[in-house]
Amino acid sequence: MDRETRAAAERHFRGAGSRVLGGGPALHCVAFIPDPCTFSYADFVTGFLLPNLPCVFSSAFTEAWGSRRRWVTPAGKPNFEYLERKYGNVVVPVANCGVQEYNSNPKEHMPLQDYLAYWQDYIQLGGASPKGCLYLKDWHLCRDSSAEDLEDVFTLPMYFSSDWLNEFWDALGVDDYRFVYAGPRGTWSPFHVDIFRSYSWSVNICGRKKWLLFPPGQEEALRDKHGSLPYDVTCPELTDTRLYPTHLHSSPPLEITQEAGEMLFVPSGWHHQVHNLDDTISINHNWVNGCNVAHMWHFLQQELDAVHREVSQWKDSMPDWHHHCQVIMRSCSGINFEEFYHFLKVIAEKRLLVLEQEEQGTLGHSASLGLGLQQVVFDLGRLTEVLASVVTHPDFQWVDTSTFSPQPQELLGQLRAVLATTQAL
Ligand SMILES: O=C(O)CCC(=O)C(=O)O
Ligand SMILES: [Fe+2]
Repeated sequence: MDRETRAAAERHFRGAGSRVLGGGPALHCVAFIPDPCTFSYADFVTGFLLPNLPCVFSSAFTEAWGSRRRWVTPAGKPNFEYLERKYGNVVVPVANCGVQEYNSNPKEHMPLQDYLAYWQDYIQLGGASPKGCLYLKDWHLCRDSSAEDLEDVFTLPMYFSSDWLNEFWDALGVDDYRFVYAGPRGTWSPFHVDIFRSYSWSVNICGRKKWLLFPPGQEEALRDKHGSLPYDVTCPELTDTRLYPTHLHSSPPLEITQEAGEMLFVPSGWHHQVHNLDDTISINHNWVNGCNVAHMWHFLQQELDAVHREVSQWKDSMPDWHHHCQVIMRSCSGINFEEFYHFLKVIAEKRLLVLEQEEQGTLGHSASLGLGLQQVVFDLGRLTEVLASVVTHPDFQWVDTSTFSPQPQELLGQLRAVLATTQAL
């Protein structure tokens, strides 16, 4: 990030105040970025990340990826033989697209070689497999493979390199949000919004996807009479006004056909549904950074409010009611206030360390997190703003912080002090 982009981003958030996601106009087309040579990180930040708009990058951006050569046959089909040889024994999660379980699909686990055998049979049977329509989803290829097996599968595009979510999990060494999706024509992902209101990026290694994207807030008109969101936004029932009373007021989605090799940026809080138009393999990451961390925090507060409403009748009779609400929130949304604080703390401390090393003149390139100093300063500003909101939130006062080190207020004070010294940088 350069100084000018940092200034533009800081201005954007100063103007944002407590503005949250939503209310954007419907878009009719998506921006297409043809040429890596003429599209800078600053262009991405100001054109797409800050305004929270999707864009498609041409296949030229992923031309050098090893997966685009080795995972694909010259005819552009999945290279089943290579994938089986390389990763056949890896156990992968597989969803059954034909079975609805709430607003998702039931998943099972199987060795990749079994899934690939199923897939080839499915093609031969023209889609009429007795096993149904199975979709390999959320395979943690990076987490579950050796460095050697990853070879040069992909290179993280610099546009997506400020990624606190994966940085956090890498620091803890237990998990990540880096996935591979693979499935025959006809496999699909039901209507959803990404975890924690994260961004996602998606590259088709082979095949094509049709995306139906709804700007934040537009999903509200798609709720049924009970307030639930649909499983499939293309199903004919949506036009039944008795079931979906506000559907008439909804805008059509932004429809994008993502070709082989192309890379799609999915902004924060955009609901979407995705259909594989061919036999398709994709690499998809979820990510959060200084530009959408406030969306994540807002989402967490909404989730807690929803839990409060659900269990309000026990508030006066249950001694640990607030604690239980946090436990429920964690099981429903994957994170609670304590873990969110910990996430901010880990990311903040890494940036404080970079600045300290910079001051001492001991900063090596690897230690700068590969982000550059301006990005570090921008991140600290965002962390400070969100942390200030967390530590003053009434429900955070119920969290037992006695074992936290540093204490939340102490960390906030430290961030503010450092930030005051960085403005001239
Ligand atoms: O490709 C798919 O089926 C779903 C991908 C998705 O939802 C995402 O990348 O956010
Ligand atoms: Fe998604």
